[in-house]
Amino acid sequence: MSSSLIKPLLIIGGGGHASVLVDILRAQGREVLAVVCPDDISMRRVFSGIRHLTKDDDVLAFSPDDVLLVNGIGMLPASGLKRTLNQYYLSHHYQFETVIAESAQVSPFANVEVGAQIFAGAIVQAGAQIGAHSVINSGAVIEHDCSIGHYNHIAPRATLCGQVITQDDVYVGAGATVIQSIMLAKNAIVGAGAIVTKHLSVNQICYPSRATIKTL
Ligand code: JB2
Repeated sequence: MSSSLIKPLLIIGGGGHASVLVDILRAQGREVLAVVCPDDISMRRVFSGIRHLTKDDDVLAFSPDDVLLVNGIGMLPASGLKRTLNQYYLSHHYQFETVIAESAQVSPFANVEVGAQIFAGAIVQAGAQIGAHSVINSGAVIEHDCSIGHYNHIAPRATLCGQVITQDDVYVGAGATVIQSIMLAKNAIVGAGAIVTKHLSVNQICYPSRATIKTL
């Protein structure tokens, strides 16, 4: 076991995404020293007993040699907050932990880069690459030989079939399917439930077909 695995953790952000991370980390017996966010966290039971720091500068009281950070800000489309905060902390020489839930299935022949977060029930198959600081959310499937860029968010139950390539800052919404060998360029967004059969260029959005709602 590398020494980094046993360092205590500071969680950046204290909302829904952070609560899932802390749940995973508590189950793994990791020591969480503090949750760092400007807002009240008392309504989330999963944070009980954990110190609450309200300013990002409060982290500077901890030596970068003694702690690892977990960025608990969820990445919604076109939101740069997670990356901005990471850059602030990286400039102060802090490092980020990689978080993989116990029930995630990650092939030993996949490569998961630093700071990635893989949630419960997700599947990452042989030959896949998960880029730094990307989120593979609950139940998402990353099939063989996919290459996921940095700061992607693959939302719950999205499926990327084999050899899909995504560049940085790509968002794939919940339940979407991307067929094999598709390329999603930087900042591309796939709406929840969409089925993607063509490459997306930089900043392109694939909307799902609209549900028809009628009254009986
Ligand atoms: O500058 C900041 C800052 N600004 C907001 N520094 C730090 N350290 N924390 C900051 N925050 C904190 O981010 C807020 O105080 C809050 O605790 C958190 C955002 O929480 P929220 O629940 O609004 O969003 P989320 O990022 O945890 O989850 C979103 O993304 C997930 C992927 C939600 O939309 C979820 O539904 C989604 N699953």
